[in-house]
Order: sequence, then structure tokens, then C-alpha cells
Amino acid sequence: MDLQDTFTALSTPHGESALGIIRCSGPLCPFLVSEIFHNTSPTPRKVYVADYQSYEGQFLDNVVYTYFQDERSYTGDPMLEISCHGNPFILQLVLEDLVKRGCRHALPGEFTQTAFLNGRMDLSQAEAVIDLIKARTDLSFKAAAHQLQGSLSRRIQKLVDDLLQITAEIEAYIDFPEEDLPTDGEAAPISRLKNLVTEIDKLSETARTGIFLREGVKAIIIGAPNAGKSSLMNQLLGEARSIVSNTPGTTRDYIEASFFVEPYRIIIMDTAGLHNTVDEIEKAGISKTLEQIALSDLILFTIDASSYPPLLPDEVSSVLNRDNTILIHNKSDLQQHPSADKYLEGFHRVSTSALEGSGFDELTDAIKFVLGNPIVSEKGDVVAVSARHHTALLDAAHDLAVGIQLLENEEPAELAASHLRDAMGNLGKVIGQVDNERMLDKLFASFCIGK
Ligand SMILES: Nc1nc2c(ncn2[C@@H]2O[C@H](COP(=O)(O)OP(=O)(O)OP(=O)(O)O)[C@@H](O)[C@H]2O)c(=O)[nH]1
Ligand SMILES: [Mg+2]
Repeated sequence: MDLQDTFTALSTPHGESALGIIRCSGPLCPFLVSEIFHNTSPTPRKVYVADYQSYEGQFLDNVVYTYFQDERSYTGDPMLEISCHGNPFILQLVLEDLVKRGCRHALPGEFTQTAFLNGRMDLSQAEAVIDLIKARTDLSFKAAAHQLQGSLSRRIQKLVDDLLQITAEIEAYIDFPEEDLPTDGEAAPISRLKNLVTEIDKLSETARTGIFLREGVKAIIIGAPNAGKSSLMNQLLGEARSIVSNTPGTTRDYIEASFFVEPYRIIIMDTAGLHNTVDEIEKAGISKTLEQIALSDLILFTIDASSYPPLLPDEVSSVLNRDNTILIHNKSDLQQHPSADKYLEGFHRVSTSALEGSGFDELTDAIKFVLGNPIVSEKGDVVAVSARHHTALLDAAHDLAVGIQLLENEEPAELAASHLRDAMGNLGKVIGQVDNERMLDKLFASFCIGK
């Protein structure tokens, strides 16, 4: 620990509120308590009420403060937590005073990063802190809470332990080749390794859900001009967000908003109508929409089912598939055109009337169905891994597959063992057995300041 290095930040949102909490972490904390509050031996974790006097002796606020000694603090270093009145002006003065007394401003996520570096939590738990702060639906909250309590860490640790055991047996065989390795049955290393691959695959498969839970689902409404896209958007949001008119080409630019389809937050975009055109400006608009389609997880393709189905530009029709698209037959309150039913056969389809607000429960169900909800759950634990975990798990599964192949081909056991060790390394990355400082800095930079 750098003796000079104590950082501080406002840990509550900026703006007027009942309280504003400032935290400091680092070796200066006991000295700050004694200098600011004239308390030379604070009882750790005891709450004190005191006046905050600035370095120049000016009264700044009447505060509540708590001192935490290193082994019992959030970061694992000495900490001071000061609850001030939630006036941004007072909070700024207190922060400036702390800086005058030798603290520096914290970087985003630095409190949690320090907790991780001090071994107070592993990396998957540290990541869960930010997930917990950002969770807005029941399942995303549960997944974050369980990960913080170590649900993913325990699973990964178990995989690492099992793999270590199998590798040790294989390595013992290298040293004592007269002891045969069992080649079949449940005890055989190959079948145990295959079980591990199945476990890892199960975890990997939760990544789509995990990414949706953490980042929300990016959805886009597309369709021909006047199909009722903006009306549909407004119905989904429950407010008149997008302009609706019977003039084709009303929506020119993207309009983005979000709503919830439990357990996901859906970030939805309304777009300009797609059609075959020679107009250069419209063409530019369509190519912009195409870019957005490529970035979307879910496409709500809306047609006016009362008229002849639209001819989509080829670039658009080629990216639509059953896994990412719901076909919406809008204007169900009007006489349906006979060709509508045959259009894009095999796609999920829902009939709505965005004018009358009907068919939206069915649309919500279809959205849930297409997005799916795969999680790993045992004993009520919810596990849905992140994109970073997913990469590490895929790499581990690949290493194991290579190791298994080598064992099956009766190649030298040393070779197989070295791939199993690589797999262990990749599994370890999930819980932070990594020494890549840049990766850690990047990861914690996505946190808020003060956390
Ligand atoms: N009868 C009926 N009319 C609808 C329905 N949905 C939308 N409309 C009408 O269709 C017209 C076009 O609706 P919009 O929501 O602006 O359509 P859009 O697809 O956003 O159109 P652009 O932005 O121009 O591409 C408006 O007059 C709406 O009132 C529906 O379900 N039934
Ligand atoms: Mg529109």
C-alpha cells in the first residue's frame, strides 16, 4: 500500500438530497479522523456525530462519520465514511477539504477494485457489485445478488478443483506409467473431462441471457412507411413518444426509448420506413437503419396486414431470421389482405392493432419467447454469465476438447496435461486469477465513481 495514497469520492448521486455520503480509503484515514474530528482513537464501525471543521477552521457541516479499520472495511484498507447533508455545495467543500488534507479524487470503481486487489472479493463478485447497482428487473437483481454472494465463484472453483484432481492423476501417470490410467467407465479421466465440458457449456449458454440482463435488449421496429411502426412504439411505451400521422415518411430519424418485458429492459428504436427507392436521401436513411438492424438483438418487423405485404430491400430481408425477428401484422382492426398470412412463413407472428391497443399481451409473450430465459439454477441460485466470462469459458472448453482429443488418440499424456492446465488458467480468469493489470483497469473503469 502506498502510504501517500488515499482516495476519496462522493458515493451518492450528485444533486440535492437528504444525505450525501463521502468515502475515503487509504492510510490517511485514521489521521483524518484525528485532525478533522479530534478523535485520536475512534472505535471502528462506531457511528459518531460531529462538526466538520475545514482545514482553515471553518464550520462546514454537522456530520455522521464512521471509521473502519483495514481488515473490516469494504476496500480492505482503512476507510472513513462521512454522511453530510445532501447539499452539492457542502459536499464539494468537504471533498475539496479532504483533497487539501492529502486525499486524491478516486477513479471510477476504485473502491471495488481495491477490495478485489486486497482479496476482499474475487473478480466475479466485484463485477456483481456494478451489476447490482444497475439491475432494474427482478431476475437481473437476483443474478447480481447471487453472483455477489459467490454463486458463480463456487461453480468455477469446483470446476477448477475437479480439473486439478484429474490433471494430477494424469501427471502421476506420467511419473509412474506402470500404473495404468483407466480408459473407460465413470472414473476414467476422459469421461470426467467430458462431464466438465458439459458443465462449462451449460454456463456458457447463459451468456445471451446474462448480457441481456446486464445491458438490456436492443430492439428495433422496422417496416414499410405507414405500417404503424410509431403507433406500435407508442403502445409498447404506454406514451405518445413518436409522432404518428397518415403521411408516409413521418419518422425520419431514430427515436429511442426503453420499457420492460420482465426480466429484461428493452431499449427500442423506431425507424424511418423501409422501401425500394431511388431517392438518395432515403437510401442513406435505409442504410443507416441497416446498420442499426445489425446491432439489434430483436427485430420487430411491422407490416400493414390490410394491404399487400411490402417488398423489402434485399439487404434487409437477408438479415431477418426466426431467431431474431417477430413479424407483426398490424392494423388487425381492418380487413386483412389475403396475402398477409403467406408472407415470411415460419416466422413468429402476432396480430396487433396499434390504433386500438389490441394484441400487445401476445406481442409481449412472443418477445419473451424469442429472447428466452436460460439460466443455470440450483438451490435457487441464478447464474447468467457476462460476455467476459463467456470468452473465458469458451477458451476453457476449447482447451479441454483438445486435451480430451489427445488422450483419446493416446498421444503423450504430458501434452494433454498442458492443455488441461491452460483450461484451468482460463477458468481462473472468471474469478480473477489473472495478473493482467490493463484488463482490470478497463473493467473497473466501467464502474461509477465512489463505488
Ligand atoms: N386502422 C389502423 N390504423 C393504424 C394502426 N396503426 C397505425 N395506424 C395509422 O396508420 C398511420 C401511420 O401510422 P404511423 O404509426 O405513423 O406509421 P409509421 O410506420 O411510423 O409511418 P412512417 O413513420 O411514416 O414510416 C396513422 O394514420 C395511424 O393512425 C392500426 O393498428 N390500425
Ligand atoms: Mg413512424
